[in-house]
Amino acid sequence: MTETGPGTDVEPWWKSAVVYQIYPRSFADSNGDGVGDIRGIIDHLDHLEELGVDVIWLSPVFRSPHDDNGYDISDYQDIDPVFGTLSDVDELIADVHGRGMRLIMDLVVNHTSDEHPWFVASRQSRSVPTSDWYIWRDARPGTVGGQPGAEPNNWGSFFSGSAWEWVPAREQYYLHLFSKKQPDLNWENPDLRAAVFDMMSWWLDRGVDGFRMDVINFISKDPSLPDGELMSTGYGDGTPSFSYGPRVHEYLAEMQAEVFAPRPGVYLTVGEMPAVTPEQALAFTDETYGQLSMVFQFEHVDLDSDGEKWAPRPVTVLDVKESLGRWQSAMGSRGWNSLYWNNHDQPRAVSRFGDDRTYWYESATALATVLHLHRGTPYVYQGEELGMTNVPFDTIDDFRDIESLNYYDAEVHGRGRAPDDVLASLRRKSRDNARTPMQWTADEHAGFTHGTPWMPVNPNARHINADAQRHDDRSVYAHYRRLIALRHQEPVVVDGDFEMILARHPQLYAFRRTSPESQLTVYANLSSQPVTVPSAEPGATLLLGNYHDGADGSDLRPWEARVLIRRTSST
Ligand code: TEU
Repeated sequence: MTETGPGTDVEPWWKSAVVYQIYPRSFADSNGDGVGDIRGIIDHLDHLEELGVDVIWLSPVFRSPHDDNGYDISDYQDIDPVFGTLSDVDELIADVHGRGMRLIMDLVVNHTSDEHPWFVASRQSRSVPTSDWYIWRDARPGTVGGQPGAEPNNWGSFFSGSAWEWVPAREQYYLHLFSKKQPDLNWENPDLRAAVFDMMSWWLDRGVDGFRMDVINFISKDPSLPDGELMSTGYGDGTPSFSYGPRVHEYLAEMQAEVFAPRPGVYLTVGEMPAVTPEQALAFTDETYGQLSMVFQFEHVDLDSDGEKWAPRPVTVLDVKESLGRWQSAMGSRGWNSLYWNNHDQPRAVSRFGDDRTYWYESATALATVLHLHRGTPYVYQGEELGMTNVPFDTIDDFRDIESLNYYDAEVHGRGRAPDDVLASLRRKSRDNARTPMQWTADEHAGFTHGTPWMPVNPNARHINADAQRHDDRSVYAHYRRLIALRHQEPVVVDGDFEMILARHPQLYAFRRTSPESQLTVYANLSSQPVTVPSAEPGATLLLGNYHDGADGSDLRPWEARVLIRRTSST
């Protein structure tokens, strides 16, 4: 019998894969209600097949009140009507498989919606079967429950305010690390774990090829739930008590044993892990004893924050190289990295790390070249392959995201900060930068919907869109296609060792990938000033570049990237 999962003799296909993330709400609307849906995805599979991606990661499409756009699930085994039906998903899976691609679902099991029947019962009484499936605590001794300061500890929620909500019926608080409509599940309870594992198996039986696991490192909390260090918001930072909790490896090992191990086949499991360190990530992904294929770490996307998400910090090329380079060494040949610049929670990379005006094409393609040729599995977030940018948000009414709206409210109304100041923070870091509709055409609403889109389209859709790029050999899209093809054609992209070169150079991002057959050298000028490459590469030929005049020589123009190959054997 074939065995499954990391740590066995079956080749992990996800090492040579490129994953494309779909945020269904904003991808394609087939029925004109202004919200993207599953049929819209089915209608656009050609786009993904042509791009050459191997796997689709579908952000949540389950039943949900949409307090956090589907990351608040009220039924894990049904599809929200706004997105379609279970049979639409079956059709999507079949169509994706028919095209030789795979599909992974989003597993959001650190919390449910407060409208999930488990919680609806749990909040009513202490004597129902799911009473202990959430994290309930009494008020602080000597205080009156429900009054300010009576919360069991000082933790703030990631979405502003306290992480605790008082429920009079139980005379207790429940913990919610995110919105108060997202109560945290109590993984200490074995019945809850069994229910989650059953649900996962049900989806695998339906044909999905793995899971992206939402904040999966948060599932184990230090049961004493101690106060955290005070943050600028006035709340405590609970992260040290749950970012690498005492039982997290045990829970994931149990999941591996219960869900994946009994099946023939290899699955992609990627754990989203805010605050994870390289050493911890290696422990999760080590090929002999790790429990997951790979994790999403946050270090490089937090470089432009000064401790707290909204506090700005300038980021340099050296910072990015130092961070990503350290992750490459830490995973080495035993662990495995995920590689991403973008997702539905992050501002657009070309605006953030590139130059979305003068060198828009050059910087979008240079950043892609660097990322895709690191060792690990690259992720492309919808629209990234078109160079979609941040959004010129005008007023708070342009925003939809609960994190952004709550932050604005807390800062402006709670702390009296100037609205323009808070808007400036939101324009820079809001998740809504990534959530405007996918730009398919230059038509009204970018071809996303024939109704009114749930969120306004970026005005630059008139010139940045799939229609304009798909048949243009010099487009961002064409460059992504070539990068993805390179991974499938050149084994060194998948297997090669990684070595940073010119590590102290302030503009150049340069590295080598080496395997017995060949050596790849990547030079990227991550700046708007020309730069001279100090070392020659004898015997190497240009495999890919983002300028189209076949230039050689040692000068790299603004945001120019070159990939050179030297074959070391006759194969
Ligand atoms: O995100 C987890 C997370 O910690 C952050 O990336 C979060 O988006 C926020 O910006 C912190 O400041 C995951 C999902 O990706 C996100 O969309 C959900 O809102 C969140 O979990 C809760 O499910």
